[in-house]
Amino acid sequence: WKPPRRHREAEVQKAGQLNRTKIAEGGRKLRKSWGVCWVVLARNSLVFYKEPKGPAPATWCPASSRPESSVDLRGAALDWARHLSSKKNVIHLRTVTGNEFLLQSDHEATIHEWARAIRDVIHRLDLE
Ligand code: I3S
Repeated sequence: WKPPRRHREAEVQKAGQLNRTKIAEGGRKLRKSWGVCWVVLARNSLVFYKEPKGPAPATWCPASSRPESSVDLRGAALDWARHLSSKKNVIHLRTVTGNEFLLQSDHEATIHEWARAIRDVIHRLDLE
C-alpha cells in the first residue's frame, strides 16, 4: 500500500487495520461501539478511515477516501487497557482534549507494534 501524498508529506510511521471504539468525547463517557477501522499514524496525529462498505477491501486503500477523523497526539497518553475491555490486546489512547479511544488487534505482535509506534510519536512531540 502506498500512502496518499498528504500522508507521505505527513511522514507516515505506520498504517493498517485495527478494531476501534471511542469511549469518551471531551471527557464525557460514550457508549462503546467497536468497529473495524483503517488507521494511519502520521507525524503528529493518528488518522482514522472508515472501512469501505461491501467487498473489495483487497484493492481499497485510504488514498481513495476522506479521513473520518483524526487525533492530535501532542500531550496524549497511551496505556494498556487492562480494565477497560474484556478483549485481548487493547490499548487506550487519551488526548489532551479528553477524547479517548480503544484500539485492538487479534494479533498480539500487531498491537505491540502500534503501541510502540504511537508512544514514539507522543514522546517525540513531548520533546519538541
Ligand atoms: O465496557 P462494556 O460496557 O462492558 O463494553 C461492552 C459493551 O459496550 C457492549 O455493547 P452493548 O452494551 O451495547 O451490548 C459491546 O458489544 C462490548 O464489545 C463491550 O465490551 P468489550 O469488553 O468488548 O470492550
